[in-house]
Amino acid sequence: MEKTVLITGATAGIGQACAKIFASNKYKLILTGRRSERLESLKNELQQQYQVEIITLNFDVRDKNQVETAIDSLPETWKAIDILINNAGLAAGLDPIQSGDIDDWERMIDTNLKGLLYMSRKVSPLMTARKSGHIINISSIAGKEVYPNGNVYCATKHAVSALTRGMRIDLLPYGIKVSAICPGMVETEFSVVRFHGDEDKAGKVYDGLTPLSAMDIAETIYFMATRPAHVNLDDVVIMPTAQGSSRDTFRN
Ligand code: NDP
Ligand code: 8X3
Repeated sequence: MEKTVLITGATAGIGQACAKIFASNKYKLILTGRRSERLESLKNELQQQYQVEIITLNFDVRDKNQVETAIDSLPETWKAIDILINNAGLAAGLDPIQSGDIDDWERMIDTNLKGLLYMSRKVSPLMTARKSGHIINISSIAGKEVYPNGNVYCATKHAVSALTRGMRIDLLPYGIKVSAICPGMVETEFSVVRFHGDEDKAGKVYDGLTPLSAMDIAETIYFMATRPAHVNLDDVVIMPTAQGSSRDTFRN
């Protein structure tokens, strides 16, 4: 039987690449994000290319009522979600703690942490009822290490890593897999968002090295999602060859 994957933040970057790889492998897709035009054009592109069934849900993961309404709106057969990819997230700003922008902090906490919780709270009962499912959380190398001015972003990703372990234990009796993937630098819209639209500043993050691509991460997530039933990849760290830690890079 075809499997169903729900991907948050499918309008760009890693989420969009996940949509492509799961579509190419004939999964049924539930694609979510705030930018509805992008969701619709991705849906049309993937349906044409791969003849797969796709539902788009246009909502903000920070709003728990929107999360609940969106998942409740799914037809009953689509509620049998096999894989939840908690991907929607962002960094906003790169400032020391004493001058950080509190609005940036709230955006990161509300999206990366509370959004992931709202999604997991709503989808995990659908999985426990079926005693089946896999939740894959997108953490970061920032969930393992802290770096200068990364303070709140790193805190949200440390929380994602802690929650992944907690969810794994809670869902153990139901045979539900829970995994985290922790990437280093991936060139997506991430840095443009972090620097509030400053494309020059964003481009400099990747100067002189080859970062990971969104598809590198999607391929790894697909591998994690397709291991045999008795195998769970709990925690996967993936870095560009030119990045040895959050703070160590080799640039030409
Ligand atoms: P992008 O900015 O390219 O994509 C982010 C996605 O998240 C978009 O689809 C966006 O959709 C969605 N999103 C953001 N805020 C919300 C929201 N409030 N509600 C719903 N959707 C939202 O970044 P990446 O693909 O790089 O990031 C994906 C994940 O990977 C994030 O969790 C990030 O922290 C993590 N990560 C990224 C790394 C990198 O170097 N790029 C490295 C390690 C981890 P829309 O705006 O349409 O709502
Ligand atoms: C994104 C990677 O190194 O900017 O999570 O934290 S990093």
